[in-house]
Amino acid sequence: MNAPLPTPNSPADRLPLTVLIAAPRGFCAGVDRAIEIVERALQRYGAPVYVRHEIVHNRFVVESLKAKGAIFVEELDEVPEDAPVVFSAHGVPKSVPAEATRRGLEWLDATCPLVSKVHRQAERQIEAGRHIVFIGHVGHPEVIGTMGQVPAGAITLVETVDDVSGLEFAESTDLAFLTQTTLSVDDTAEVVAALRAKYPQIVGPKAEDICYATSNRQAAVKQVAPGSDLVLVIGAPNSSNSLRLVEVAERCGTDARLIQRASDIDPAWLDGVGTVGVTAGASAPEKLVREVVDRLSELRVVEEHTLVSAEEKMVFKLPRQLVD
Ligand code: 0CJ
Ligand code: F3S
Repeated sequence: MNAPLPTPNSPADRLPLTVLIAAPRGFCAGVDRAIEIVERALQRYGAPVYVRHEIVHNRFVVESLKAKGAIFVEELDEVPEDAPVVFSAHGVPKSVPAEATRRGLEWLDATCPLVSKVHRQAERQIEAGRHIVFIGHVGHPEVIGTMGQVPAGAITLVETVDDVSGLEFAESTDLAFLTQTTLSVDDTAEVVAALRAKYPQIVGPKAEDICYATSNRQAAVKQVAPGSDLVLVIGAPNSSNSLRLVEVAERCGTDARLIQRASDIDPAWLDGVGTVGVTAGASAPEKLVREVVDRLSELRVVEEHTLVSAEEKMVFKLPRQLVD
């Protein structure tokens, strides 16, 4: 007599699955600081505290702050006269704090200090008489914020090597380049190389302005992806740094999927898969990583390993108004 066939989800189906967890992953120092600014503002001023734009691009972070009394809006004109307002980690054009001050609003700036550093560089380059070529993604709030540090027409946005080919500055133009903080390290190196080849006089930062957290998370994915059959990146579809992690994994030749949380995992994705890499963008809470590993453990017998490619110890100071 034939042995009975295993029923779906019986122990015989629960083949071992190796889960490689990337480190560093998840919250960076700028995200920790931005969330703490909203939390401290709620304690100091009481609810509601308004936040202009998602404080970071993650709906779980946004929902948990909403539950504590934060109100999220896209523009300053949605903020009533007597309420405090926090600007998101991505930064804002100069016109935003100027307008908040003009209206007499109590405002707090949660712009990541590494984004603010790029803002100051933009001002300096304009003062030095240079036109800025800014490498970034069209429409992203950080790009709008950085471009809004200098007069319109003083900065030109490029996204790709092709965009560089299309630039028509005269050979002698004084130029500087700056970059968004959450770009692909590899793509940006190519765009910078194209700029330097076309305009040898262009000045720029020693390393591009891509932040430590973005580069570390990309390097960590490069450690995990080659040995994985699938990489799961936890992050939001509007999170630039999270999207870049998916691309990095794919360029290692590994299938990769952006998921917001464990329930997004389709069990069919695991068919024929022996090793899954897991990472999280800089705006994704660690509890979502746990949730994902727990879900994988329901589907298969999981053996979990963390691959550490760097240690992070960065901490940023809070704005003066919030320090007792
Ligand atoms: O732009 C930043 C200062 C990064 C903030 C943290 O990440 P996230 O996902 O909110 O923002 P990006 O879309 O810029 O990655
Ligand atoms: Fe800042 Fe980089 Fe995080 S710019 S908010 S440290 S992703």
